[in-house]
Amino acid sequence: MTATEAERAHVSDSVREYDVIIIGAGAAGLHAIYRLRGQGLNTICLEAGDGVGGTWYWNRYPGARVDIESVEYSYTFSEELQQEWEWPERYSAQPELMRYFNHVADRFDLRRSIEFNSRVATAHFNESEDRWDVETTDGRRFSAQYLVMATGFLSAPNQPKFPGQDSFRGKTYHTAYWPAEGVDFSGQRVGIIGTGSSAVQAIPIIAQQAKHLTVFQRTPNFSVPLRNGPLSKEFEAKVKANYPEWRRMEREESFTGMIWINERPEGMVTKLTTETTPEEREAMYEDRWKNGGICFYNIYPDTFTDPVANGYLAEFMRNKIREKVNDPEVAELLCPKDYPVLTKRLCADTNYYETYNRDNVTLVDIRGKEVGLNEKGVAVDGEGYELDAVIFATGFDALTGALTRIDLRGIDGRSLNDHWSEGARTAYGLMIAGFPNLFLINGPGSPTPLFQPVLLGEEQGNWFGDWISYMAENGYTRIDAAPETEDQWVQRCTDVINATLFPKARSWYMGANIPGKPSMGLVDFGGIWNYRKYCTDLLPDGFPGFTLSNGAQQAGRAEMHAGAATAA
Ligand code: NA7
Repeated sequence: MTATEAERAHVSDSVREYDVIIIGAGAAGLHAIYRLRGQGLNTICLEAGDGVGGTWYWNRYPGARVDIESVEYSYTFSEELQQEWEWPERYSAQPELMRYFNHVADRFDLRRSIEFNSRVATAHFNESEDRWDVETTDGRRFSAQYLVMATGFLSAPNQPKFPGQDSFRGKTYHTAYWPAEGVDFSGQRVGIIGTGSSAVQAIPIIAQQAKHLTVFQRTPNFSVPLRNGPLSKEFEAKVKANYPEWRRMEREESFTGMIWINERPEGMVTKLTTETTPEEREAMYEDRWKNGGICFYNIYPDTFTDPVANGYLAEFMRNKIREKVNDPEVAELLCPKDYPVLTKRLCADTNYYETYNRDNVTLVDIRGKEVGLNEKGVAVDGEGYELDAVIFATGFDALTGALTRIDLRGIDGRSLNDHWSEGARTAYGLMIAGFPNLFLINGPGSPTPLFQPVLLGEEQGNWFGDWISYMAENGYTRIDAAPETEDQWVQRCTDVINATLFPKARSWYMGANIPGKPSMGLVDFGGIWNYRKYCTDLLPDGFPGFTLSNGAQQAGRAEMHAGAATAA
């Protein structure tokens, strides 16, 4: 036995027991610790990194910045925290977000419940105990009645293997695994593959530093100006004076969890494009363009369903690109033309399009072409680009990747990968049938990618806290979603998304950015108010469509409580 195996065996002798294991110490996991430990549950959080912050811990690439207003992309659970925290900018950069999450971890004494450097390898449901057995990659073992997956929806990087990649003599980087010490590209010929949000943020900054930057674009994205800047004291004071009401509006009256447009709170737009004059809708588009950021998601609702309505906005945005980019050929290459606007995640940038006016930046269209690496750089259909460094800004196996990369096994040892072989299936985005006592935060089938995730993560954490209390008070040890509840929820999400233009884009919302991944709507697009009602009603209605049981009855698998799903 090697030393490592001996150490592993020694560590593996003991299993540490908890009420709850939370996986992930990002925004959602930190709140889950606060909430679940706060109600007296013996809680541990296992985090792969050596610090808190999740997505923001890993994504340290140049220009990494949240594109939701920081007064909104922040916790609501503590009014004191909301009032006291001062955001220096409208949209926080990665280091500022890290300062915030570290502050929260310290202020609420969360670190003592987190075990860092703990990547979970396996999680198996122990049917005789109604508990989850969890093991980390280095062999530490844990057990808990409940397993909360706060694993993030953009946390499993997509790393396509390009032909010849290993022969490249220069350096390679992935935006989601950026070196903590940063990278100095001065004097270098740099290539970047991918033009999603990460690249759109990184490109203008790297272009200022590198000798030459070559951007390899497969699909152009729509991007709007972020218009970041210092957060004005007046705006901050106005928000803080009205936080409770405006947070209520975010939760209940907005489609996205975001309400700020040009420093005024705005409820959801309900008017249709077809009810507007050209002047009126241009004014609306310009208003949002002036605000900056991704507030375009609060727009005439038929923009998401009617190709003609969508086309007006798409053409507005293409014209903005044409205004910004000097070379008409480059401008046309940057204009998305074969999918509806908003159906791939809108990007928000600072000088992205303007960067293509620089002499040291080249855009290379790689769509439909053979892309590979060789020892000198990147080759596109045999044409070589000599480079010192290549950056992969190729995104994530979104929503499901962080879950399927763990060996998760439920009832009868069934693996999650088997269960999801034809696509991700959940009940309300909260549970997976046959995986009892496992709770998802910001999971597939929830509104998350189109709803402000810190806010929804808090709500879901709170629901699970209430459920666990209910279970304990009523002597239940197991909760599971009935298969038909899952069927109905999947059908509902599918029906809703199929009534929109989303399936027309190869996006991560549809699981279509990963080769071989089943393409389907991974998002509940049916309105946050409906979603919240379904989820908040579950407990008072006695968990229709779920099975609650306790260990004694479980031997005969009798069901103490089952009902028909009502969601769909
Ligand atoms: P995205 O938005 O998924 O972007 C990934 C980019 O990488 C996109 O342009 C892809 O082109 C491109 N890509 C991926 N695989 C390949 C291969 N094999 N060859 C060439 N190009 C490829 O990820 P980001 O990290 O930028 O942003 C993720 C989210 O973070 C974003 O949506 C915001 O919510 C924040 P494609 O479009 O697939 O043709």
